Amino acid sequence: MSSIQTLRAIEILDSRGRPTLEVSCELAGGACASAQVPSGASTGKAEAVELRDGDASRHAGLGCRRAVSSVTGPIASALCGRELETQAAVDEMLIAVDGTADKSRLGANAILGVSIAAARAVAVERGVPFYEHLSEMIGESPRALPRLTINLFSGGRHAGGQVPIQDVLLVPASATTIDDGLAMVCAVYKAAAELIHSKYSVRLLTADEGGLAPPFAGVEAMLDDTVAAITAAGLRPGDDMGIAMDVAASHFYDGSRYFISTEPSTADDMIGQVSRWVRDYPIVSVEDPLAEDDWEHWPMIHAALGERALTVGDDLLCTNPARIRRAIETKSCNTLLLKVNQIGTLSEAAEALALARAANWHVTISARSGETEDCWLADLAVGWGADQIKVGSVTQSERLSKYNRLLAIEAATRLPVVDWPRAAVP
Ligand code: 2PG
Ligand code: MG
Repeated sequence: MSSIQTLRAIEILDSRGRPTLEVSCELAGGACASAQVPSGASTGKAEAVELRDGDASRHAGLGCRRAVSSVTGPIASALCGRELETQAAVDEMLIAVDGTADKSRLGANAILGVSIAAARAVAVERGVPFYEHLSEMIGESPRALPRLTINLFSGGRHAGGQVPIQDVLLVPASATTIDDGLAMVCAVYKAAAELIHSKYSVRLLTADEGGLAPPFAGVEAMLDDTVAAITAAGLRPGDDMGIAMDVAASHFYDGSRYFISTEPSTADDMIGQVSRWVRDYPIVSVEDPLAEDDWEHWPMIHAALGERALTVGDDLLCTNPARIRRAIETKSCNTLLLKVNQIGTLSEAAEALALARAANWHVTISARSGETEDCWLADLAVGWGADQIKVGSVTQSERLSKYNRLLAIEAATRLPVVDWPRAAVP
């Protein structure tokens, strides 16, 4: 790659109306690209830290002007004009300039924006699609498109907590193309919207990621309505359309008890409860069924779910290689939820991916609840061979930009959607 000539950044707004960044990178050879940075609401404690202004008089302290200054100040000084041959060299330099373990000095949001904008600029310079460049970065070539996992119903931190768990998602299991998968999910979403409207007599409020969020009586009601909507759309629950859940249990855990129903639950109660859901509904994947610090019980819930459903670590892992190593050693889960902004650079996320792959885990590449109209996540999921992609619902443009990019990649490459289920994982 030719050296980075100019780095620019501006503060923009994400899908929740909160500030984030757009970073532009121009290479000495003239190639130029930009990247917009996502942001979470149900963040894990081990996530790399976003830099926010803390000025209560502006955007409730969430402004990103300091992060913009990180890009145009110390990061630009360190990177511009220097010979950096690879993405790894760019990212190592970013990590070194920041100098903290959690990227809190310059901000993980600033660092991620530069990491992705630089990678994109190199793809532009090389004249290859971004997914192809990302694939070569990890020594592979794109072979398949990810299986869709799409939000239908939401609760927890994404919907004001009317039900404790965060998301129920649809997995179009029988779809062999992105195109068909999206059509199937849209049919179920429409059926669900009609069902909700007649059943709960409420206006169709949607959550951060576009999931429907009526006042469910509890988790079972959420799951029953999911099955009903799948059936109402003329599809077979399980065979055509599986269900995935993001329990996001860290967010109703007080250090020893889970507040998922009227009475507090123990970890053993949670394991029993989640196992019953998986037994009673066509659930193929359960994310964060326990809290991020409850390492003691994760191996038990993973063993309880066995091969019936994927055990997915999001807050547990935080795309952090050290935590992934620990989860592999303790057999705590078998699927990495990969969010690049949890760790802060593409290279570190690639290390997380390599660890998960070496353990024969599944990998879901995920967006955040605070998203932008940028679509790089779709390229990442294809380039890095994700088994699943999780972007949110089918209604908001910050979500649709990723689905529409997947459709464009599908049309251009004719790649198949990854087999489902792929070979069993330990
Ligand atoms: C999650 C994500 C995406 P957030 O928990 O998996 O749904 O949410 O970006 O709020 O962490
Ligand atoms: Mg999650």
